[in-house]
Amino acid sequence: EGKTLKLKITGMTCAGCSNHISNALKEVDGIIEHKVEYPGDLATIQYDPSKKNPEAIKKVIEKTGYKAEIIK
Ligand code: 9UX
Repeated sequence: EGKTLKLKITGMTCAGCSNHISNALKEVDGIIEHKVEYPGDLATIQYDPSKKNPEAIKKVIEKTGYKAEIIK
């Protein structure tokens, strides 16, 4: 059920920041499950590849104001 995507996040400075990202990811069709870790600076996302690709997911995160780099 879905594929896993991991991104390294840059710019989070408190736990509220991970919530900003999490709230954005919640609204995205095609994201099945997600976890944003602060501290740790890691986002782990389970997604449906027929609905979203990794670049689109990265853009969702960057729209919230943080930098995201696909690591896996
Ligand atoms: Mo914490 Mo993040 O006060 O934008 S929520 S810095």
